[in-house]
Amino acid sequence: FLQEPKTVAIVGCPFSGGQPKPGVDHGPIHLINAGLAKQLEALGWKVEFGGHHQFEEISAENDPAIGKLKNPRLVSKVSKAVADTVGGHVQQGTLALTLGGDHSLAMGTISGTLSKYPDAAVIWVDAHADINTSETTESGNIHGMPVSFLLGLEKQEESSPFAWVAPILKPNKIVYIGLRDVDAGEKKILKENGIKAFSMHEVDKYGIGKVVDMALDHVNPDRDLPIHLSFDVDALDPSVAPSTGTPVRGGLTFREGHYICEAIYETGLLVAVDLMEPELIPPYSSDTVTPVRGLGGGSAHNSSPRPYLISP
Ligand code: NNH
Ligand code: MN
Ligand code: MN
Ligand code: MN
Repeated sequence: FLQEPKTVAIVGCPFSGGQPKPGVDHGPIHLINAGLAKQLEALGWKVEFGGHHQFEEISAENDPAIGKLKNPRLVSKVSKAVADTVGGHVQQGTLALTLGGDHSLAMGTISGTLSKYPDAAVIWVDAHADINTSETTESGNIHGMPVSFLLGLEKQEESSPFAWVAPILKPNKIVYIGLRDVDAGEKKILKENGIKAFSMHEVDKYGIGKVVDMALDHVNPDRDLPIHLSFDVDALDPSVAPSTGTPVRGGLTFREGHYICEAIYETGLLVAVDLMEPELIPPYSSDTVTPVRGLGGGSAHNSSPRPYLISP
């Protein structure tokens, strides 16, 4: 599905409005400053990166909670813009690599992929299922909910900020790897909808090679559908990726995380990748990363404007 010469478009999304902690809005900046684009070029990719998405203030008064949902208009607006950007890259046959930012952005990235390929397979690598609805969410944080929006698990009124999200993801077209912290309401949703998940228990039991094969067999039995990989770094063990908002013990090893990406790339079907919820990248953060100001987050978070995406 990708055009030659193989080209990757980096979509930097320093956004944290889908959850309360500052930090993830610095993740993409640190990844770029640490040399990601050059590393991809060294792997033989043509890299498109025109800077991170631009942000603009939206005041908290203008974005009160809707039911339990926090920052709903902000999250919706950012995700919509990301959907258009990612959709454009996928349309062109360019690998869309979105750097989060919190995982609410996947509502946008996956919507973008599905706009071109409605039957694309989604592989969601995460400690969490991110499938809460506005009913089941205990936190009200939308980064714990994008999958339910994509599946259309709840009816969006026309007035809902999320009315733009086409509920076209089918429960048999998403598969999870790495789960180990799933809310009670989410377990019920997974069960009721027959959604396949390979938790850390299955990774231990079968090994990562078999798990990836089984995951692909489930969502992509004939190996002919485009694949969207949504990788939350909290899927990795905290000893590998400590810098994320919600680390959970007992996660993927460094090699297991890489193996998943390698094996999925080897299918030749990958069209989009999300790398979500990284914060700093120790031990490089203080020495080799140039601090960037003015994009919210960090210690200056309270005084910085809450960012939202205004243009691709
Ligand atoms: N399930 C919790 C919630 O709905 C936590 C989700 N946190 C994540 N997901 N980091 O990847 O808020
Ligand atoms: Mn997540
Ligand atoms: Mn997670
Ligand atoms: Mn997460």
